[in-house]
Amino acid sequence: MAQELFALGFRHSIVVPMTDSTASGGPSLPQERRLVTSIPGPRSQALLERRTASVAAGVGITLPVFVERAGGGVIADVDGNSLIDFGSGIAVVGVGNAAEAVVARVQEQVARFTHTCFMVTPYDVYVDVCEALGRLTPGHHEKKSALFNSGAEAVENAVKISRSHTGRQAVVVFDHGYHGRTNLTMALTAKNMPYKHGFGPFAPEVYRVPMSYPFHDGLEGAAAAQRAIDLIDKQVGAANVACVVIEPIQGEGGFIVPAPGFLPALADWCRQTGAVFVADEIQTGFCRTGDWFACDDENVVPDLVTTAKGIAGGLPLAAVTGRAEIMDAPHVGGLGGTYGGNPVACAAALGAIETMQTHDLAARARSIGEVMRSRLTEMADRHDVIGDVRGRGAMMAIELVRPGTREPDAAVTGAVARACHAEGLVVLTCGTYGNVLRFLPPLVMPDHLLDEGLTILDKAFASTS
Ligand code: PLZ
Repeated sequence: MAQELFALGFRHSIVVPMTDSTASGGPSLPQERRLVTSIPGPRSQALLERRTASVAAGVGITLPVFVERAGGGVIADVDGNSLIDFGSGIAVVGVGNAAEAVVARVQEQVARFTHTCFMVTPYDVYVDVCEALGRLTPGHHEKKSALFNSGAEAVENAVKISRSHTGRQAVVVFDHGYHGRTNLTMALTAKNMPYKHGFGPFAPEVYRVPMSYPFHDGLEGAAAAQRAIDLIDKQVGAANVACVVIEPIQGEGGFIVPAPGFLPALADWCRQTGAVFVADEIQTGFCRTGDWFACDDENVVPDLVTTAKGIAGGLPLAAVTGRAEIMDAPHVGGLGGTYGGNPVACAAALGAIETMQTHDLAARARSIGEVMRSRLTEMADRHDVIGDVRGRGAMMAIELVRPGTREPDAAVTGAVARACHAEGLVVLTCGTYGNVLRFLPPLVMPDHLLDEGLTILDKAFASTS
């Protein structure tokens, strides 16, 4: 372990054993649900009024409780309520909010220097993060990385790198895919509302093919891959494809887990045709699915991997990591940005990775997944609106349908989510049809909160039916 930590660029040993307080993200934030007002409470409502007056309406809010503190598996609001967090800020704080090692490293770094711009005068923590990414991402080939600020920026750069490497232009993406809100990534994203509506024109040379969606298409992975490949061959032409960009488990699109064999077949096709296989692991990465990366499940080795979210325990950082010869294709100076790989965000990433390693959060994600799957499956037996239970590790979801059909029921999905919120459980919805409830607890969530959160969910079904 000492060697591993040294490899992460540790200046001082700041590793502490996991105790109840470190597991819960801080000694003074009790790991309990506590409701002292209605949700949202009066202080949150007052802040919401100010927010409505001064923040652009286009920035939506899922649950308008204003946060005072957050740690481990809870979010404490300005009214003194404490909510159970099944969202992790959209799959970001896997290590828990304000994780001890993240806080310690950020504090140290912020006092040393906050920014020089890596492209002007470089610094060690950027290199430390790239080394860690090279070790942790799938495959044992020589790898290089470049760091950015957001997931969308990482995906854009993966496309730039793929085009530069192949000399081709076409980008293949999938139904229900989500890759961001910038112009190119809006084009890659499938869903119109709310992400794209009225924001076009979008970037050209983007082609969308069907995803493997077992609940709806009933296809084996190989057959679903062949369906996609046939379309690429006929409508795009293999020789034109710069890259295939895919989320190994789709996030915003509905936590869609492709049938086994789908991803390996696509990766094989890319290998045969010279297209770059890009795994967008921005939502699935960093132990969320019970492995370091979701591709590990079927031993798929992507050419490039995009990461963000869970990488840095809440600070904005993103990366493209991949085969050295592909990563080195763009000319010197062709990649970058003022803040990409900001030193404070890099320090946070080192703290987050340290936390995942020392506390084996991949194993913790698997055990959270087992609890969630068995409770959700049991709920599905009793609540006939639950059409499908799916996911992997601590990335689980239920798809809600009109009983006895596969027709989406977004109305009941929204009602269940609101009932959970009112009881102090933060849950998120997703899905092309808005009919998927997704569960992304911090991986450090204590068992009793996980259990209580699932019980609230169960009761929410009873209260809405
Ligand atoms: N790729 C797979 O999940 C971000 C979006 C929230 P950014 N998903 C959350 C919202 O409504 O904006 C995401 C993702 C995958 C790319 C992204 C984009 O990452 O850091 O939000 O740019």
